[in-house]
Amino acid sequence: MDGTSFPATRTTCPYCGVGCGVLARPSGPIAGDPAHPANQGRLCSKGAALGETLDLPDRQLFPEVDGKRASWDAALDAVAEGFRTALAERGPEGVALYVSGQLLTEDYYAANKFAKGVLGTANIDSNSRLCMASAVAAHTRAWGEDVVPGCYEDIELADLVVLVGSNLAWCHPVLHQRLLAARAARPEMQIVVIDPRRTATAEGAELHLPLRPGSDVALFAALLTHLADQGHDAPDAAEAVSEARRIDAPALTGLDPALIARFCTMFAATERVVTLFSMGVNQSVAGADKANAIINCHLLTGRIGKPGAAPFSLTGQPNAMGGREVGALATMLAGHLRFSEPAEHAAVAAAWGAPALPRKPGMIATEIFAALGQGRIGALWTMATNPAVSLPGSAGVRAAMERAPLLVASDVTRASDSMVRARIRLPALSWGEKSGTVTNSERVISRQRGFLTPPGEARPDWWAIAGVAARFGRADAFGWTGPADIFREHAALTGLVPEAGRIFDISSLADLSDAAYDALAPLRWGPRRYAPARARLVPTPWRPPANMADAVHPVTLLTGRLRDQWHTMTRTGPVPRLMAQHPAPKLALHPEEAAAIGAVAQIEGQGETALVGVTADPGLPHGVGFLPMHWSDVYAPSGRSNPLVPVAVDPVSGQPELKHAPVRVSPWPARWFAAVVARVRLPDGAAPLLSRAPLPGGLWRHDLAGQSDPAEGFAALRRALDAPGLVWRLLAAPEAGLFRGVAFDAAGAPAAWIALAREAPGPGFDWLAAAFAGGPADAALRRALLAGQAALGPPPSPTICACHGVSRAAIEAAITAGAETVAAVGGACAAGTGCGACRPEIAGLLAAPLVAI
Ligand SMILES: Nc1nc2c(c(=O)[nH]1)N[C@H]1C(S)=C(S)[C@@H](COP(=O)(O)OP(=O)(O)OC[C@H]3O[C@@H](n4cnc5c(=O)[nH]c(N)nc54)[C@H](O)[C@@H]3O)O[C@H]1N2
Ligand SMILES: Nc1nc2c(c(=O)[nH]1)N[C@H]1C(S)=C(S)[C@@H](COP(=O)(O)OP(=O)(O)OC[C@H]3O[C@@H](n4cnc5c(=O)[nH]c(N)nc54)[C@H](O)[C@@H]3O)O[C@H]1N2
Ligand code: SF4
Ligand SMILES: [Mo]
Repeated sequence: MDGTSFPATRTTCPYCGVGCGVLARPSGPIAGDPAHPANQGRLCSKGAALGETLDLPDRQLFPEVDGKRASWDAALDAVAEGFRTALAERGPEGVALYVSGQLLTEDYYAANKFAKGVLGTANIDSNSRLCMASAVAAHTRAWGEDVVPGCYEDIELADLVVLVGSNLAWCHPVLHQRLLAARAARPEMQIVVIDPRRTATAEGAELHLPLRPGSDVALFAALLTHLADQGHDAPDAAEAVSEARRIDAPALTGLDPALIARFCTMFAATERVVTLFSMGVNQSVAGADKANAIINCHLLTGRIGKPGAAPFSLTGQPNAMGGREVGALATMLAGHLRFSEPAEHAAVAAAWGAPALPRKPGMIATEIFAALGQGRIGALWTMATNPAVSLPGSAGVRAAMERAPLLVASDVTRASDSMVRARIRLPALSWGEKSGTVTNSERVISRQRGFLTPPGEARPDWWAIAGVAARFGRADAFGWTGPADIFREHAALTGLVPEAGRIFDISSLADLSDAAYDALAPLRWGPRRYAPARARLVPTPWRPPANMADAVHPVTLLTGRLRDQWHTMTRTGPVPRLMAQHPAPKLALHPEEAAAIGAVAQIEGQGETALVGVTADPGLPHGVGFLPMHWSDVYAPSGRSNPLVPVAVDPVSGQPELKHAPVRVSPWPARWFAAVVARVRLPDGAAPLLSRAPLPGGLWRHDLAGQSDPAEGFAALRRALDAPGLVWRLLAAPEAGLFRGVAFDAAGAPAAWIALAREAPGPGFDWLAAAFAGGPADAALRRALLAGQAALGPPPSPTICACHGVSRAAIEAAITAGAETVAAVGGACAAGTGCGACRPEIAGLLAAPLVAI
């Protein structure tokens, strides 16, 4: 039966905070939901590939205790026992939960209630601490509550859109598409990008300000000063303005004063301005100040809460906002209710029947793992996050996880660097199976609905939490029969102490019936546009970044995201189509520096070393590198970013400075490079530089490099791939450092292929994947495999459009054939007609002079 004959389920994309509506079928195509307000039918490459992630390899299918399969009963007994022991020995300070913006609101609520209401600890923090904490702090400082004042439509209505530390084209692609469509309809609309790198987002902008990493407060101080000089004024503005006047923006940002002046003039001249900000702002020791410096400029000019005018914090994860709503952070109590207000504390304690409800904030993410390393935490439960990869100072995090008396981890996959370190592993529901709600960047609550039968013994996170709470004697307070029960309870809680006048109050949903919850259409809380009645400008004095380059570590290493990968790659890594654009981690450097370093770079920082390939990026200034945050031990053991990133947090928000790290970059002279395609994954020790990427048909491609003698390197690879029954055909020119080997199985089908040489090979892996897929090889194919002719011939043409799998060569062919615009290229070869994230790259190809051939 073809999948389209199933009725489609209306649900929400599990990736970014845009929160696109999706129409899903168990085995059929995934489509954008035309009725959803966030995307109106659009999807990006990750959303469009969701259908390929429904059957993830390496699912955690049943609970495990100490490496052995256990029943749910036994596993939950062990969790309860471990937490009881830790509480008895160390008190509520000695236990913790570390959760995630990838939980549904209902799971998030359950985790918060369990930690604060049952364990009596405020040590529950979320990976949102790494992501949204600075924006939360800034909103709260400016208008007393964490409310994003705008909506997506404002981006389309603005005449000027300023993007600060946001690579919208890659990280919020559907919003980027909406932005570019609006500008196409109203060409007078202008886009400014503020980012040390010239990103894909900057390609389409009228103005790019490549400021020094960490210097945003200085740039917005110049803007505030300019606006004040233009006569803009507001109550409470004096102190912030005089603080801003003390800051020397050109010196601190390194920007040409004329460029700063141009930006200030554009901003001052435009009533309808939306300033979108993201991780280049939040992930800084001055993150809250950066956000308030932006907000100050909007408050001074009154450009907030009006059509086309707002400071707008973009959320990263699908439910970053939901976590803020339930208050599952160490610095919040529950809902938007506060530790500091006795009436609010008493109301929550009464609602939960929790006399021991903590009265003050607990440990934040980095503190939890520091305490774990120091032996001060006896039991930690992590849920929907991979801290061994994503926290800064990850070498220390790993050591702490390994010495934890009890580490419980809930995830959908077994194959994460964190899951392998857990003593108790619990199988959670994945997207398509779980059911509940999420809230996106513009405060719209949408349903995620299950449409697949969960595999094995996977269960909802809330169910596992409720099971442990029951073992603490609190079955009464956790007796939910489904997510609708939890949602109603959460909604009711937001209506407590109404005299506090909070914007976030969804208590009218507290009596939603099960049927109404099931049918819930996307719904926004609070007003569409919020113009705070009582807002204040927060003075933001200059503070330099903590992670500064110095003589020993002279390069500033930026970290961030790639278009087709999601975080630690547990869900996007297994999809060959999403791996095609960047199959291995690469350090991007200014072209002159890349040429000086060569093919492989050794990066040192924090006493740790990474080894990665090098790529030239003319969009980077001298002395600044960019390394993606995505790779883990699963895909590239030597290519992880976060061992290099020091732990330094914003004193206001507690958010770590993840965006830049001081490092030393040196050439790593490889004596050989190898490409390996095989049915198996090469083990970690196969070579000092190793990355793995899936190819279609269950194959693995590997990129490797070594400093040993090439013959020894080749022999080691052969040994690693050898298996009983394989027959090897070998070809070698040792004096030229060239080795090739193909292994055939008993049926004569290729099983492994090695090409090792002194230069980095550029093999055509598509050709190889097809050769492996064809079963027993005939004589001609055997010869071709061994000769590697087609494989080592012309370098492969990179995929530019991931949605339609269009290569650069195909786009160039369309341009040569006469396509003169991005739209014409799309008409000729479909490139750029999916999510549109590759349109800036297509525009770049159109602008490039054609080389005569
Ligand atoms: N493809 C993809 N999309 C995603 C995700 C993903 O993993 N993959 N994750 C989601 C999540 S959780 C998040 S939080 C968002 C993140 O979305 P973004 O914040 O847009 O993405 P990043 O690449 O982390 O960082 C954005 C930019 O900040 C710049 N930057 C670094 N330092 C500074 C600085 O000091 N000042 C300024 N102005 N800029 C600086 C970097 O060069 C980078 O281009 O993306 C979401 N969407
Ligand atoms: N250097 C550097 N480091 C960074 C960043 C950066 O820009 N630079 N960005 C930071 C940011 S903004 C973020 S958000 C973090 C993200 O970092 P992480 O949260 O560690 O990254 P993920 O890979 O998304 O991990 C989520 C895990 O949850 C699992 N999962 C998904 N859904 C569920 C569910 O419903 N239940 C359960 N139990 N498990 C589930 C997935 O399989 C996956 O293994 O990384 C941060 N780290
Ligand atoms: S922009 Fe892409 S990743 Fe983000 S919610 Fe929409 S489809 Fe998903
Ligand atoms: Mo994030």
